[in-house]
Amino acid sequence: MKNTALIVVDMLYDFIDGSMACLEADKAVENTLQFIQKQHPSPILFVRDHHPAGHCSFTEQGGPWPPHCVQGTHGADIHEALAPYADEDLSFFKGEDPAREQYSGFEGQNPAGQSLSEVLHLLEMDQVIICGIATEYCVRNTAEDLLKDGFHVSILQDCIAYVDAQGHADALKAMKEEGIALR
Ligand code: VGL
Ligand code: ZN
Repeated sequence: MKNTALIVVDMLYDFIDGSMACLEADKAVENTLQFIQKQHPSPILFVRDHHPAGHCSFTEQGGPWPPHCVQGTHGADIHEALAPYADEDLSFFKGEDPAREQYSGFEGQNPAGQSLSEVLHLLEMDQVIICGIATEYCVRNTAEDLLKDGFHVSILQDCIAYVDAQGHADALKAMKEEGIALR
């Protein structure tokens, strides 16, 4: 897996067993852990939804989602099975602006202020493998932005969780048609 990075998207407690618990999330976490232990991908980058309280995407503010992944709460933490693989410099936080929804990991920044694309290019990666939550939102948006940025993109089908089964199936079909590999 030369020049191939693994990108783990939003495997955070609120999407696993919290306010936005997604379908197949436990299985996705378990399979991701197995993939990491068997394949030893390097580097591993983490995308993290990281909202301030009162974010515009929350229902009380007129948005579509219950409050989730609020900064400093357990719901915003990476699942404990995967947390040991997360490096601060390779963690990209998104959704921090109270007034903007950000589904794509592309819009996130690491603590040094670098973007996902910047770091992938610095590390001379040309391929990315993506897993995480949710297929229809953050996984899809991140995968499409990486494809547009010139990376070969594949998705681990057993390592993704979703809000809605039909939405998940439709998103996979659309991504495949766009040239994203399903593996
Ligand atoms: C996401 C809904 C709200 C995602 C984030 O990461 O897929 N979905 N916030
Ligand atoms: Zn969010």
